[in-house]
Order: sequence, then C-alpha cells, then structure tokens
Amino acid sequence: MPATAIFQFDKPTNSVEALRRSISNRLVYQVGKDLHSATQRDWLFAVFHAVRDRIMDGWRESLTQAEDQDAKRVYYLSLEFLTGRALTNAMLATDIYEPVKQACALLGADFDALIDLEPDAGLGNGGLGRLAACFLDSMATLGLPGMGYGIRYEFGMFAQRIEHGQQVEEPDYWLVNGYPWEFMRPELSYTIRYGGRLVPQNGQSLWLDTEDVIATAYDSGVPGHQMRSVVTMRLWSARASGGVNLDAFNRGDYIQAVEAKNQSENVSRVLYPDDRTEHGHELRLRQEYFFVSASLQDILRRHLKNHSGFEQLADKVAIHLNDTHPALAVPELMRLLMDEHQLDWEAAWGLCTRIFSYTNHTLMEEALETWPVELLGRVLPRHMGLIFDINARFLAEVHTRFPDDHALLRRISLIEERGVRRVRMAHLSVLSSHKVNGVSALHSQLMVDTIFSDFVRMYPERFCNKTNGITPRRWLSLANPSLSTLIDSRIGPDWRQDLDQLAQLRDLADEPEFQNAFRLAKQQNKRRLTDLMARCPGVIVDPHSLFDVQVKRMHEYKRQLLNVLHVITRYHRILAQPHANWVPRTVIFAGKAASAYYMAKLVIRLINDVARVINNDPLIGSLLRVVFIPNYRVSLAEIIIPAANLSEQISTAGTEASGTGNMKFALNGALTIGTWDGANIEIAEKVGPDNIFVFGNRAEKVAELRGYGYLPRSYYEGNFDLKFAIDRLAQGGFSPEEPGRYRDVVNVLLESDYYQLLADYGDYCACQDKVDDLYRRPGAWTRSAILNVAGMGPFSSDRTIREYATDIWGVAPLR
Ligand code: 4GP
Repeated sequence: MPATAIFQFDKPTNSVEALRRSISNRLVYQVGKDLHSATQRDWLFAVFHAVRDRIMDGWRESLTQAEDQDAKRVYYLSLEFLTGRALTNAMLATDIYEPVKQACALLGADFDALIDLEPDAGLGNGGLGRLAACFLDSMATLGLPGMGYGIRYEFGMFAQRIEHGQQVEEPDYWLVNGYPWEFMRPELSYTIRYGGRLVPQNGQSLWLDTEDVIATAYDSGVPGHQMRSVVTMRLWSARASGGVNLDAFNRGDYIQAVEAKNQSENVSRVLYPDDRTEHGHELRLRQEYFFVSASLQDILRRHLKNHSGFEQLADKVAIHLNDTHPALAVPELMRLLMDEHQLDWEAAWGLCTRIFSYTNHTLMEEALETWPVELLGRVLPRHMGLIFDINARFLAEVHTRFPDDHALLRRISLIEERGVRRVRMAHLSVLSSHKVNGVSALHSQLMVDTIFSDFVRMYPERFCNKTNGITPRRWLSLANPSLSTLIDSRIGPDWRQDLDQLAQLRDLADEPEFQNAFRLAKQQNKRRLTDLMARCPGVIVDPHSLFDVQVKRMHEYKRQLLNVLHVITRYHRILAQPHANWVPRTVIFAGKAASAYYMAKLVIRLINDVARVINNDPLIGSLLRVVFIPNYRVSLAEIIIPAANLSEQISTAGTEASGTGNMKFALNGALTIGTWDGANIEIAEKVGPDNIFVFGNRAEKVAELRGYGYLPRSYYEGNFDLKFAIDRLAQGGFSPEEPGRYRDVVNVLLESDYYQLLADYGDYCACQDKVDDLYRRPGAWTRSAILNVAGMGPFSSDRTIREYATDIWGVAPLR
C-alpha cells in the first residue's frame, strides 16, 4: 500500500464535545497532567494545543495552494511584530470561542483566567510593529500568499513598573514557560556570516574566515477571519554554529566553554527599545543582517525548489522592507545572486529593483537610520563593498542627468560624507525599491517634499501613499464584544471582513433605542476598565465620568506634556470655581518610555505626581481623576481603548506619520481631540468635521514658526492660565518634597519648546471646553460617537493591504 493511503489522521471537529475531548487529551498526553494536577497554566497549554490543531488544516492548505498555483508571494520583512496574544484571536477566526468556553466549563477550567495567563508576544515597540501584526491578519483574511519574517526575540519589549512615580524597566522573558503556539523548524536553519576578510579571486570577492551563527526558523500561524487562509509568521532564532569550546570544556572551564556560544546567540536575545532617539549599536546591526540573510536564503531556497533559475524571481517574489531596518536585504540579495549563484551585476541589480519595496514611517531626522562605514565595513565587509559599488553607479547616473548640480550628488549619495562617514539606509532603500510609500496622505506628501525630494527628481513614479489601517477582528470584534454584538444585531456580522458595512450605522445614529444600547455597551467597557484601574494602579474612578485617554509610546512629539498642562489648568479652574457645572473627567495615560530617554521618563513621573496631588485633593472629589496605567501593551490596549470617550491624538502637526491608535479609538466609538496631523486628517474627512475636535497649528504653520524664530515665552507671558500652570510646576506645586524636580521640563518649555506645545495650548484648552459642552448633551455626543464608528470603514487594514497587493506587490489572492 502506498504511504499516502496509510498516512491517515483525524481532522478535528469543532463541537463542544470534540473540543472537550481534545482539551482533555492534550492535557494528558501533551502537557502530562490530569484533572487533579493541572495548574492554570497547564489548562492554558492544553487549550492552546487544541486550538492550534484547528488551524493546521487551513494552514497546510494555504501553503499547498500557493505552491500548486506557483503564486507570486509577498514577504514582509520586519524587525518588529507586535502581535500580542494569539489564543482568543484564533478562537474567533475559527469560530470556536463559545464551544471552547463551554468545553472548559464542563472540565471545570476557569476559561477567563486561563485566557488572561497568556503572555503578550511583545516583539515590537509601537506603531510600526503593531502595523506589521495587523498586516499579517489582513493578508490571511484576504487569502494573499504571503509571509512575515522577523526575529524571535527571547526578551520582547520590556515590562514597565511604576515605583515612586517613576518608570522601572524589567525584562520581559515571555518564553519562560514555553510558547505552545509556535513550531520549531530545525530543518530550516541557515548560516549567517559576520566579519572575516575579502579575498579577490578571478574578478570575484571571496568572503573568508567569517564568524558564523545559525538561524533557525520558528513558525506561527496567523489565521484569517473565518480561516480564509493562514499566513506564516517565521521568526529566526540564533544558535551558535560551533557549539561549545571543547578545549576549555575538557579543562573543566565550563563557563568559558559556553561563552562564545552565548555571545553569538545574543543576536536574537533582545528587542531594542529604540524609539528614534536612541541608536542601536553593533548588536542591532547584527540583528538586522541576521534576519534578512536568513529570510533571503529561505526565499531563494523556496524559489529554487520549483524553478530552475532566477529568470522568474521578480514575477514570483515581492519583498517588502518595513522601514529601513531590513535594508541590508538589498546588498544581501546582490551577494547571494552574484557570489553564490553567479549572476552578473546587471541581472542581479535588475532583480533587486523589481523585487523590493519600502515603507517609510517617520520623517524625523534623528530617526533616519545610518550606519558608520567603519562599523558596517568591519561587520559586513562584502556588503559594504557592494553598497559602495551600488553608490558609484548611482552617482554616475545622477551626474549624467544633472551634470551641473554638485550639491545634489552630496545630498543624494548613499554615503553621508560630513563628519564620520555613514551609510544612509533610507537612501539605499529608496534607490533599490520600485515603490516607496508613506503611511498617510499628509506624511506621504511631506516625504516627497522634504526628505526624499532629490529622489523625486530622479524617480517620481516610485512614490505613493498607503494610509495605514487596523484589523477590525482584533480591534473591534475581539476587544469590544459589547459593541460588536450590538452592531451584529443591527447590520449582521459581515463587517468583520468588509468594514465599509459600518456605514449602515449612519442611519441609526439618531435612533434613541440604538443610542441607548450604544451607551450601554460603552458603559460596560468603562466598568471593565474601572475595575482594572482599581486593581492596578489602585485608583478608584467614577465610571460615569468622561474617560479622556492618551495611550501610546511616551515621546516629546506626541506631547503627553500638553495634555498634562491642560489637566493642571483644569485642576486650578475647578479649585477656583468648585461649584461650576464641571463635567467629571478621568484622564488616563499609559505608555512606555525608551530606557535612555530622559525627558519622556520625566513626563511619566510628572503624570504620576500630578495624579497623586489631584486624586488626593478633597476639594476635587470625583470631578477630576488622573491615572497612569503601567505596562501598556496590546492586551491592555484591548481593554483601555473600548472604554474611552475621548481619544487624545495631539502630536505637533507634521510629526506623527500616521498613527493607528487614532483609528482604534474611533472604531470603538471614542471622539478624537487631535491636531491636523497624520491620519487624523483622513479620519476627520470620513467621520465628518462636526464629529471630531480639531485644534492647533497646521504643519505649514509649525514649519513657518520654526523658520522665523519661535518664541515660546511670548505665549507664556500672554496667557494667564498657561503661565499659572507652568509656574506651579516650576515652584514644585506637584513635587513639594523636591521643588526643583521639573526644572528641566520648565526650561525646555520656556527656552526651546521644539514641539511647540505653548503655541497650541490656548487652542487646545478651548477645544477641551467644546468637548465638555458636547458631553453635557448625551444624545448629541452619542450620535457623534456612532458616526465615528460608521465612518471607519476605510481604516481597515484589509483596505490597506488590498492597495499594497495591487499597487505595489502585484500579488493576488489564492484561488
Ligand atoms: C510609527 C509612526 O510613528 C506612526 O505614526 C505610524 O502610524 C506607525 O509607525 C505605523 O506606520 N513609527 C514607529 C517607529 O513605530 O518605530 O518608527
């Protein structure tokens, strides 16, 4: 009998009974426990395995179909995937949430508690990493043949604790108990080389005497909605190539014997909490190369399995660079094609420029990645040589087209020659990509007007916009069951894969019954968050107060400090007129600051100091509460965002490339108070100008003020409330035990105020008054909130990914 006939397995089914049996089996045979000995974690693992079983058939099918159809695939290279938890999302995608819950109940397992035990996969810092996670979800939902490639960091984003008001970072050893969602694929291991020397031979470069590290694949499945398909997220883990030092081992020096091994395995140890102010160092460079080299070797291996050469490579493969972090993929692909597969320069370069595309996520000068030529040359000598070659040919082309413009050559070169010579990774990415996109209309426009204007002269057709999006599965269906159920009851469940259907809610915006139900759903979410805040950080708030929320990474450009200034002003106004008609507010913050970012950390401390003073002031009562919720992460966002009434998106215009938190809040029925920045602008267009609170200077005005000399003191002198708030800070009003604690904050505001908080303060406070006015009218507020939800169709990451697939990657859904 042929093996195919003998090899049989039982496809799992999804009834409560079947799930009960699966979970029991998994508990006994995989976890090695039984009903009497199982801990909560054991139950979690048993459920995990039972659920994972149920995506396997779909996963295998997706892979087989892509192969059978010889489909063009997209490979999304990203140093960050901020996926959060996998289990609930998978249960919803496979439609087994309720059956699993019932099966757990039958078994006496505490479903809610075990769900809550799952660690977040925090393999990213913020927006960029979360976007990558939403994109995989959308690729799977659309049935696109694609894959995500990244690093399996042992330590993800640090965990944040607040001690005496200050941030303390703790390692996030998320894998400590094992991670039952992933599969190790030891057969998919590649050698990654560093250092060594180059030896010219027959017109070629031999790269010899390298230090090698092995990259091994770990695969997780990302199931699309209703299992349309399952996308693979392949993360690389480092293993020493040489094992232990046997000499040292035989001498009995065990520590030294494993030292080199530990060193090389460091490359996948820890995610850099890099927030644009800190530059990574050599290890970060090694990480970037580690994952692009492994991914490219894997991509070429897959291609060669079904093709005899590389003629069709660009018709079968699209590689997307999520920011410049994977830009070393360009010289690496050149190296692999030329040195290992003997293609000539023109053929190899021709393929590169058809295969790569690149997304820019920031315009900030200090965030544009560059690497010292010396460092790159030492760690990756062959690649440095290739970059010089690419640059020489490029500059020759520039010179031919613009022979008299010498300044242009200097500006556009891949190498920054001023000071320490550095490689400009953004230039390398633009030059090698056939498409370059920004992430919102405004950002894409500013991108071509500023940082890439020289490249636009050379290659105008390359630049485009792809406004970000978010997955409605996680950010509404999973995070907000109350609202989801209500929406289902009125327009059916299909909005999950066709978010434009939410537009039907417009007709319900004035219907009192729907308004009531909508408010009730919000109220349930607010109670959920109220309970959470009572547990940690231990602040009791009024769930009927207006929940005013700013959650995101702590950064000066995001201007959490502007929010604090408003809080201080509000506090003083309430003290001055305690019996006025105040709308009770709870102002909620959460977010992490990069560990070396002094100002961002000081703002966290300030928020906690302000919270302590206000929350303990008996004259304030429940009219104002301030809460900093520690350890912001995906699973916490899933609880905070659905509970918000007001979403703070108050970056200096022109600085927030897009924002995606803004979309999550609006989708959950919060109204935005925001600047004319990033995707706020497009949100305003879709929800209607009457349903969003916009304030502050526009990007042109910000640039103009910067241009002719911005004077923060003039605003300080000219606004009584502002002066009062800043003076209180300066006098130690919120830190009586150490009056000078916020001297640096005050100095920054009064002496430079690069992000122009003071210029926008007056308008911001006035806008906050309008927020109160509307909130006093529950019918009008709720109507606006409903219209926000109704307008969010275009912000589904399904729309974004569809645009990438057609306009950039040229990939089509699997049949
Ligand atoms: C972020 C941008 O700051 C944010 O505006 C955008 O929405 C997000 O990327 C996704 O495009 N950038 C980062 C980063 O997270 O690390 O540069």
